[in-house]
Amino acid sequence: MDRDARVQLSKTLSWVLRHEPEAIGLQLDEAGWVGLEALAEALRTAGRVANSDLSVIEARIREVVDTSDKGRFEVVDGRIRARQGHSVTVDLGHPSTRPPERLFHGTARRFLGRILQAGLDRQGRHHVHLSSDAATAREVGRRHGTPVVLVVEAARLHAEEGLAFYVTDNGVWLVDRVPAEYLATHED
Ligand code: HQG
Repeated sequence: MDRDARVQLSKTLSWVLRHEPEAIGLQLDEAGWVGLEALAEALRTAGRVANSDLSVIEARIREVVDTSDKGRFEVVDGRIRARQGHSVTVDLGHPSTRPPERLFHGTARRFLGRILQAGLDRQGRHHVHLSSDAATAREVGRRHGTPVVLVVEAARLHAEEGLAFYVTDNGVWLVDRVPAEYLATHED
């Protein structure tokens, strides 16, 4: 596949595996998994992929999984799931982990005033997403506009408020919310 086709299929997979599986008649299990073959068939029936053999569609899905810059999806034993970013209820089964001293969150400058007042909340997703380095956070923020990076005092938040932190296999940190008093803007 060329890059555009991969990006397009990756977006379709994100939509189905994170947000609207039922839109193409799929049901995820409680941990977010669905069979690769069932997914390929549902995408084909819904006209979301070119009409090819299921084995061809499956191979394309695997290509997207293998080339995803952020490791968005994982395939195990013929099943696939999104690693994070869901709005549908799933229990990803990550053990909660003690966070490092500081984590980072990238956002757009236009959200900054509100975030420094109200803290970070989950918006449409399951969790607030945090990064372990400022450069990654800046790239996340750039998706929304002129990026700005916030430092999260994660260890103190964990100790004082007892909030659970989770880290996904691809290094994204997840937490329910970050109150404003644990946030500061990051100076390069
Ligand atoms: C902002 C991508 C106003 C928040 C990335 C963010 C990430 C507030 C936006 C993953 C707010 C939500 C997640 C408040 C939070 N007031 N704005 N109180 N609290 N916000 O896309 O963290 O490509 O849902 O700062 O790499 O940007 O999907 O979250 O700007 O890991 O694989 O509300 O998405 O990965 O935006 O990104 P998002 P995010 P994928």
